[in-house]
Amino acid sequence: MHLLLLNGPNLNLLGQREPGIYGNGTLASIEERLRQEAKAEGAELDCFQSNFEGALVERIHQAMGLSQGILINAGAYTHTSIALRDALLGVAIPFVELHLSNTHARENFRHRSLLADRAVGVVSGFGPMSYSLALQGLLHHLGQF
Ligand code: CA2
Repeated sequence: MHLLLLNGPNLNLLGQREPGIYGNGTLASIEERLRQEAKAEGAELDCFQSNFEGALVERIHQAMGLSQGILINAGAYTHTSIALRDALLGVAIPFVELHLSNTHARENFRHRSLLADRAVGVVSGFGPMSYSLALQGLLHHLGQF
């Protein structure tokens, strides 16, 4: 079982700014913990973060024929990117959308997702634990949990 974790723009700043909204943990610490959680369930997890939409699109393309599932925190691209939506639908790999914050408790423009209606599920608002919950949901969907 091979899975891919994607993080979008500005998530590389985790642990450095806005701890009130996004917590104290760094992205590296979240990725490491999730790799271990995936491994404990018999899955290998690759992690990729980019601030560039096209780089995320290309990483999704590369997952074709390799990854059975994708976890994605697309950051602000969640609310704007038809390109990411098309890429995810194009490779037809099941994906879970996740967010650290509860996007529905924030500004109106964060309430819309261009990914959610095609996701296996959405996890939002649990801080770093959103990643673990999303992993569990994805593994369950794939029959591995
Ligand atoms: O809550 C989430 O996970 C978001 O995907 C985070 C995005 C935001 O645009 C989405 O609406 C919700 C923003 C990520 C910014 O990350 C930062 C982390 C630390 C300091 C500053 C920004």
